[in-house]
Amino acid sequence: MSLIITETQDAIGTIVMNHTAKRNALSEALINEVTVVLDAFHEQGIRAVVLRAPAGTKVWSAGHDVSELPDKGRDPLGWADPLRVLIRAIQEFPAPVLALIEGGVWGGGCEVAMACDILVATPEATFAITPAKLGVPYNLGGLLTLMNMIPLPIAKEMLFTAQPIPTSQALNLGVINYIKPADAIDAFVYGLAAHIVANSPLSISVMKEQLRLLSSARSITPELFERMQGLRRVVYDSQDYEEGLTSFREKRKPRFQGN
Ligand code: YXS
Repeated sequence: MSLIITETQDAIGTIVMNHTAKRNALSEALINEVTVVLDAFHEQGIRAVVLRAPAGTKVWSAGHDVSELPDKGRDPLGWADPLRVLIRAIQEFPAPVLALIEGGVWGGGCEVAMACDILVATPEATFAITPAKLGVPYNLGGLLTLMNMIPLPIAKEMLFTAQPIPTSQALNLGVINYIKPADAIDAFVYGLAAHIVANSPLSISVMKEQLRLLSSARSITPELFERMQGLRRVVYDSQDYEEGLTSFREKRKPRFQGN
């Protein structure tokens, strides 16, 4: 049974993440379906994509599928990790991807939403970035996505507390473009998409790629890269990382010891 629902109309493609039983946890299976559809949309010349969950959902995405995070000793968010593959697929898709957000957005789900080009959320939506809750070491690309989207003090608050922030704060920070009520958000998002579709797809796809390249342009020395990787290894080699995954599986609060 498919984990997503897709539709195309007037050069606008829609992807509904529909694995509601697992709160749209970003499993390899769900991500594979999304990336296959993005490739098909590219073939079809789709000029705007809307990424959403079912209307009225309480959870847009619960983030990385925790059951697929590797045991300690292996980088849990390496280049080939499905979540990283999805982030790149959205960022490199040659047309704008609009996130239509209802419900809670958790962990890697925030990064997926923030990888989108335009974000519109209902007043009830929330955003929580949660590696600290699970003892997960965030990766360079993920931190860069957040740093490009969120002022550092707020990014630190979200990373260190792992607590959700409301859409009102996300709007104030410029993390999302609009807040629209649930009974108006569909028409508003598809109205934005219609404006995009009526403009030059070549101009838009080139500007999107230029902005992606410019926003990720950072001079990182080999020493800096190796230091970052070394710091991350301390975490994913730790007992705390193992405790984070075990506590999730056992549906209990983690007891982190700091080693
Ligand atoms: O017990 P069953 O089999 O019915 O499954 C439950 C949950 O285990 C499952 N589920 C997940 N499975 C894998 N990975 C997940 N992230 C995940 N989240 C949920 O879905 C079934 C229903 O979950 P339940 O009963 O908790 O639903 P709820 O409506 O009471 O609560 C919804 C949530 C989203 C508030 C709750 O499920 C939750 O807190 N989920 C975990 C959110 C989270 O911490 N995500 C971060 C994942 S790690 C990640 O994204 C990155 C690696 S990082 O941390 O670095 O950002």
